[in-house]
Amino acid sequence: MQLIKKLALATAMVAGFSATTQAANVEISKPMARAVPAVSTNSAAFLTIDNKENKNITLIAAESDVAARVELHGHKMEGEMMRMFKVEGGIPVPANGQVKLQSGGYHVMMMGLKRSMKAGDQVDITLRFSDGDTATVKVPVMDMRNQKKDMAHSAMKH
Ligand SMILES: [Cu+2]
Repeated sequence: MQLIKKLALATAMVAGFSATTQAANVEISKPMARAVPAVSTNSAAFLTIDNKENKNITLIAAESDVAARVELHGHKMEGEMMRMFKVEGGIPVPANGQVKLQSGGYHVMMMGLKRSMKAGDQVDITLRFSDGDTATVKVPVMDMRNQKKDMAHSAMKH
C-alpha cells in the first residue's frame, strides 16, 4: 500500500502536479497563498501538515525568496480583537497527528514581498522541521476573498 502511494506521488510529480509534497516524515497538502493587490507588501500562506512519525516534531521555520522576511504566525483573541503574533519556538505537529495552517489560525507570513502575488501565480515555500527534515512546497496563489473565515485576517494590520 505504501509503495503504491509513493509510486502515485512520483508520477504526479513527473506530471508537474504537486498537490501533496512528501518529506521523509511529513506530508504537506492543501497549500495555498493569498492573492494580494500589487501595492501590498505582505501576504500569507496556508497548508496542512501530517506527521507520519511516532514522535512529535515541530515546524521551526519557513523560507521563501518571494519575500524579504518569512515568519510563522498565529492568531489569538485579545478582548474583541483578533491579533497576529509571531510564533516563538515553532508550530508543534504531534506524533501521527496533523496541524492545519489556515486563515484565522497559524500561517506562514510573507513580509516585504519582492514581487506581486496574484491569483494563478505560484510561490515556493521551504518548511524546516525540528528533526532536520525540509519540504519545499509549490504553493498556488489563490483569490481567498470569498472565504468567510478570511474576513478577520484581511481586516487586520500586518
Ligand atoms: Cu501574519
